[in-house]
Amino acid sequence: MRKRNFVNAGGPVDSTDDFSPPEAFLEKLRLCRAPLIIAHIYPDGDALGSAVAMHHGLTALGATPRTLLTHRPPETVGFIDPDGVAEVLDGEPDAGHQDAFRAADTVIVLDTSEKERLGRLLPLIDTTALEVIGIDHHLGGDAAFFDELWCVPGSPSTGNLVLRALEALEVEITDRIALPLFVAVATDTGWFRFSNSSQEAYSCASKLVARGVDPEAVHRAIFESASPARTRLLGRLLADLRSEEGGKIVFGISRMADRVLFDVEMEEMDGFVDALGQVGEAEIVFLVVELSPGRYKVSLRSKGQISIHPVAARFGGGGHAKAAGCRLEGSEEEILESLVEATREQLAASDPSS
Ligand SMILES: [Mn+2]
Repeated sequence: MRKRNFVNAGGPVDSTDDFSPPEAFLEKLRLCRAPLIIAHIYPDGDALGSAVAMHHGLTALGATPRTLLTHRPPETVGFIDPDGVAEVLDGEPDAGHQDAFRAADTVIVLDTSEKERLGRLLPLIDTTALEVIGIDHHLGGDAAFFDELWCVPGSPSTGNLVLRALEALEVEITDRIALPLFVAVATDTGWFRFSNSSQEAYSCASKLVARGVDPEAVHRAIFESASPARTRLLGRLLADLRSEEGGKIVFGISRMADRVLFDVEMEEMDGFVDALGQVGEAEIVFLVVELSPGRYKVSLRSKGQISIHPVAARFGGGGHAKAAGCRLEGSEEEILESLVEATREQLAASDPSS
């Protein structure tokens, strides 16, 4: 029987001191006048929220930022950018985007420190003479790529780090900043329930609620606003759920044909992988999404003590100990087989009785 621990062994997992922004980093933020703010490909709530909050925060300090995303963020979090400060690149960067780089004095990368996660913007950033700084909380990034990188892998999200930076810069946390930051922390912690929901997450949330954020309204907007079509597609995924190792490994596959049949966009599938984790015995959960014929996006989650980061890393991906992802090419059968084998090995490696 699986033992459940309701108290973190060893007491609080984070000390507030670990989250103080480095002075050298703050200095760069203080000095920039025309920052170009970017985040990772397929931005999530944390990427968008961090970027929008940073945009408003630096504007309050007198800078003229520009925020550029490689892809459209999930529709469910679009409400955190009512002014539309985040511009979305539609296809390859054009002359306008090259001008944006020429006009900027600093590039600020949020919620990733991996070059590959910059997508179509990488060639522009790779060749720029501008200072590149970043705030992140992922494992194993390309630190050498940055002039100044503030990466805290133990941080629940990038959003709470942005809050800490803005506080240190004495920026007033208005509702245009508080709401996106709350969404950043809330989404990256699975609404304050994943293992990264540390004291830092709750303390950040507490400050933002004090600034007027209404958690019930935010929860409804993100998690209770699905279309009937998306809910049916999720039903299809759950109905075809598969399991291995007595239910310890649970996984599902979502095919292009299903999205077409149910008329659902990729962006609407946020949270599908977590729904698979409802199975009680599940320790490792993964979702395979067919992007195009032979190309798949894999999201991995761990519900227990097992780190699934090595599994993602083995296939060229990355992320965190409890939430990671990778991309694979091949036939559906091959991909599922190699993922089941890799997760099975990871399960065995972390089982002390084997
Ligand atoms: Mn994040």
